[in-house]
Amino acid sequence: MNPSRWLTLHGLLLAALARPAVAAEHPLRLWYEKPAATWVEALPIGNGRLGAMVFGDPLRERLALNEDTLWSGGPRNWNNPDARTWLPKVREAVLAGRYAEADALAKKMQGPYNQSYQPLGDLLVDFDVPGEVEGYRRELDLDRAVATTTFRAGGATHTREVFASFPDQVIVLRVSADRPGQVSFTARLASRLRHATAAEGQDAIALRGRAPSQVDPSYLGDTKDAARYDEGPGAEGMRFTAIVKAVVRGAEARTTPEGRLEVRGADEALLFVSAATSFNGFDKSPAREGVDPDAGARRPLAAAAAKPLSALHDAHVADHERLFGRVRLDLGAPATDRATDERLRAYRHGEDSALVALVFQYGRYLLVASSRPGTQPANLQGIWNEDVRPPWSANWTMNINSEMNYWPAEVTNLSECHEPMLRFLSDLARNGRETARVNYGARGWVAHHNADLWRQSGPVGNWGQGDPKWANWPMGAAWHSMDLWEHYAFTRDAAWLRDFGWPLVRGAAEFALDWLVPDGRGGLATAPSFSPENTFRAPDGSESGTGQSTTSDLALLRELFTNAIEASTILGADAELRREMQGALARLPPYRIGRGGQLLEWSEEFEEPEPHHRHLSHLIGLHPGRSITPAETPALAEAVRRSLELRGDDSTGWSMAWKVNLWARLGDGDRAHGLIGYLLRLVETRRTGYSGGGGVYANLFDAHPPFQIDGNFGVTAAVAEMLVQSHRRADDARAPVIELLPALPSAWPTGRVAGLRARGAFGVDVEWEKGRLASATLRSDRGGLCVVRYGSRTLSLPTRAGETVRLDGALARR
Ligand code: FUC
Repeated sequence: MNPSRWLTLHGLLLAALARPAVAAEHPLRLWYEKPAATWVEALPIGNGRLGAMVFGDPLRERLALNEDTLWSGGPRNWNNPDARTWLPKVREAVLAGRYAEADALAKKMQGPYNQSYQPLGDLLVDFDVPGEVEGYRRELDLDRAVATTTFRAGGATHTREVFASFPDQVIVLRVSADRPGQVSFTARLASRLRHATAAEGQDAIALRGRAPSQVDPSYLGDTKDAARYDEGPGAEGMRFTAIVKAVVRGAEARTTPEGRLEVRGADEALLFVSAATSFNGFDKSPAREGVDPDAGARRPLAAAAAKPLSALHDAHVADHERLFGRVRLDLGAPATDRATDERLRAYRHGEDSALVALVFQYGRYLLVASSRPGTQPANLQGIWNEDVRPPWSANWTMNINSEMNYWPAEVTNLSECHEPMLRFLSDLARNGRETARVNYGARGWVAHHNADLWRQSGPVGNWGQGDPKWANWPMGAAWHSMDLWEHYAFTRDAAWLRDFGWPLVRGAAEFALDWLVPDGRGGLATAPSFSPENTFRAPDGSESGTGQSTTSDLALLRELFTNAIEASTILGADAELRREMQGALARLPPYRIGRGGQLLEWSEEFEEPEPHHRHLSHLIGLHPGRSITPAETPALAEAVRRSLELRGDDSTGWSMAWKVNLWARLGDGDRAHGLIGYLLRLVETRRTGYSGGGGVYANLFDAHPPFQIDGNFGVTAAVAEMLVQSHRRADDARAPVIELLPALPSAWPTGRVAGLRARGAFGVDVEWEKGRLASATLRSDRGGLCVVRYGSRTLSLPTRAGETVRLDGALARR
């Protein structure tokens, strides 16, 4: 045994604790005085691919494990050739105002439901701990991405640390005590999927399993055989393997044939957890064309177990820090030593602004832990899920949720973490091109409401059973094209735009051009058209979600064409298509304002059956889009404000997170801040609520309810949006305007943020005092004009690549 392996973590921990003043005052930790009683109290760790929820019970540790490619089903044909024959009939009904009829006919254009993200299983460790447990504490240190449980029992202090290493592709659980011989436990693996367990020699155990070939979405309720396994030789379904290997000091590990691992009287034990599936790409059967999950699980394990713990730990922390450590935020609240759940209960009027900073950084932590180059993009639950039928299949829901997941990626300096989503879009476009052709006879590529591991691009709904207001929405490619454009806008990587981003945006634009039809009045229309999940009352009294030229559609197409025109101009590419888009843009019906001063959601001012609906799709032009801004289109911005008032504040988690972003774009920091208060409500139900009651769980996971990670990512983006914005163009359109403190709430009079990013490839640090800008630092990655704005002052200055510009509170150079 290499003694340097046992250079205990404690020394390393102390070194890591030496942090700048901001962190010392407001340590970025979630901590609790009790073990997690439920999954939403447990603490998440992850390396983008492998995830675990750590419960921290002194007597029985549970690591609820996930692997991001473990899904039900496999590739299949979801395209619906009949859709093409129904489309003209639906269009005719829509354009004639026969909405109920159109709604019924639209169902005939649907395909199958998508598949579900699956839980891998649990590592369960039953400990022999003598005597009473005292001085219990568990925590998640966001700076190091390590979850730690400590307590005293039997005269010893026991410590358990867990981290998920990206460089070494394993989860490491270290069990130790400060007196020799105190480490005794039995570990085993369990799963809710079909599986078998076995010993792997003296010091390791394995679980091998198979996922169902079909899982019905949770929202269908009780269905017969909701999770179905294929039977017989060559049965379909993802294979997977998890292996846990022990390295023990001061005793020997032993295993039983059925897969228990026992350690008695050791000084210290390391458990290395590795897992892999047979996933071999979105277009390959995981059964017939899969890779060997055993080989995948063994590969990183042998290498990791041969390294000293200090090396594993250091490589993990350095790798995490490299991303997570880029942004520092101090909102200037007094330090508190209260447990995190206590802080949530106490958060009323925003005195604990350090809790907001913690939630902001938690969103960044979760993105780093769930979305790394080469992994799957963060799904509705990131990578963390314990259910065989998780809410909404834990899929990628593209009518807001999957987009929101990536709102913080660029602006909070985690551009690399955007990669899984960008690559997902290129997969999706391959399937979506076929769907565009088969279902609609259109060019380019289309994506609808839901996608899964298999990159389902067709509408869901089980061939006619879904409600068109969600199932038939065909704007997934249009909306997600913003990811592609924004990645370029923040990085200014023109080679990437040419080779990767532009072909995808172009395909989305081609589909959009073919989807538009003449409206009979010289303009263009979308028909059928949806305002995701919402409905209107048609003049004949019927309630429908199928309409024409919804504001949401028009906003998405306006953003898409604007970005695509800009991209093609920068690249000097596809002049013909550019002209087509310019022509279409000019013929899109304008935004319209209703009798109540609100931005109209529908093509006419229909009665709205659900005025407080959670979706805010008609407001996309203000955020995440840029076609509405208070400076350039004040009347429309005012109409958005009115719409927000009419929608009300209380809603689901993601909806409120979106509202914070919208109020930030309206420059109303106090409204934005007030909504953050709603988002910090401690939620104790996991039942699905659609019309209010969102907040967070004790572990700060966003509560729709139930848990949905988009709200975490949405609020992180929103806090950044309150401090720095850069979506607006300078008057001469040559550069983005970097607006400092555009929506600073009165509750944060003093603070600083370092390491945010602005469009144009700038790094931005800002400090403020007594509610006013004190200083700012801009780092120009690629040179070019830098336009900075604070209040009514604007400074324009040319920059060189690599130049740092320091400004005082009056925007004068220091
Ligand atoms: C959409 C939303 C729901 C939920 C689901 C995942 O259907 O309307 O609120 O977020 O996605």
